[in-house]
Amino acid sequence: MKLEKVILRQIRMPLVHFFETSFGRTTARDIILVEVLAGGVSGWGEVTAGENPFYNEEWTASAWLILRDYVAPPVLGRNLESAQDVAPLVAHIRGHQMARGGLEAAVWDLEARQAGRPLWQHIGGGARREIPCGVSIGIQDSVPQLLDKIERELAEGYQRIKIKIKPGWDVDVVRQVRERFPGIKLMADANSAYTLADAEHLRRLDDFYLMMIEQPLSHDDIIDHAQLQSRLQTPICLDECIRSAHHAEQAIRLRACGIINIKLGRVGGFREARRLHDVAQAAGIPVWCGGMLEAGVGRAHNVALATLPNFVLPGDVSASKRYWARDIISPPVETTAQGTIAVRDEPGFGYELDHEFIRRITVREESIA
Ligand code: NPG
Repeated sequence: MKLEKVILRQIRMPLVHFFETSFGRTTARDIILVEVLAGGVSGWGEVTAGENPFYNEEWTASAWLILRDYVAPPVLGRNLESAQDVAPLVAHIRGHQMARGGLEAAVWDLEARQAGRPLWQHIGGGARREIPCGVSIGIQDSVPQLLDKIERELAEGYQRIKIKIKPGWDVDVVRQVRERFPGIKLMADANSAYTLADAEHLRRLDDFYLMMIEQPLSHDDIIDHAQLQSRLQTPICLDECIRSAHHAEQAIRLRACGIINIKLGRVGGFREARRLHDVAQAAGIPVWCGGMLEAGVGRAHNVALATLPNFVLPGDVSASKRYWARDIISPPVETTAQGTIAVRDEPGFGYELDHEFIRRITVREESIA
């Protein structure tokens, strides 16, 4: 396979409802779609960088430059034996996993389409025909609003609820959620809003039998998480600070977590995501698929990823309609009444692209050949 062209498109999509984390509120997304072309076939990927460098160091504008100037050039025109070859060609770039991962995932999609196979099969997944889904509910303006939202998501069938916490919106909120919903699978995500000095405060969350607390401490720390984990009963789930399979090995060795969230973009694509999956599986650490407010392409890639065997916990991959009035794929991603997403058998990521709609919301486009 030889890539003849890479097309970058930036699309702008308003969210149906704002999404707030400990680092800020998002009301609209600026998303880069990566199209790769070879032999008359196209593959598509989505860059999961946010609009600001607040989740990690990447954001839409930085990812565009990295893709154009550093990721596409070494891959274009090369004879690739398989999509596996892409990650090593861009491994010399420090950081910028989301930019790298957007193109890498597109090549996996391209190769699956060329082979006439669904992407989930092509990456070696297929452990399940339906992936279990949870929802992530951002910080709300009030606790009653949060409780209402949880009620509605449970009525939709979602299997677990994740709420966002930050100092001032944590123990008391979790207590009220637990009082109202004593039996649900519940977890809390702090997006790095605490320090080890908050350990005693975080220990109070042990009373609420959460499935896990996600990334309580710094985005680039593993050691403090290990110390915190030794003081908590609730398993810690690491997200931001695990950017490679090697980081996962280190975190597991230090007993810094009991669970790992895998995000395709955060680790630079399918090759590294699979390696990380295997490292965790060998150590008996369950994983689940995280979300980054993806449009349809990224969402469909996540569905494929979550069919690997060790994705045993419900992930943050949910229906398109929770985010978008209209998605860029057809049909949109939908959930069953049991809170699952059924895997599709069409070649590649399994959904049709809505080219007309994509054209309409494209604010920037550049071809690299
Ligand atoms: O359903 O896509 C989704 C959102 C899942 O909570 C979610 N993502 O830290 O995991 C996270 C969080 C996030 C949201 C991160 C927005 C960055 C921006």
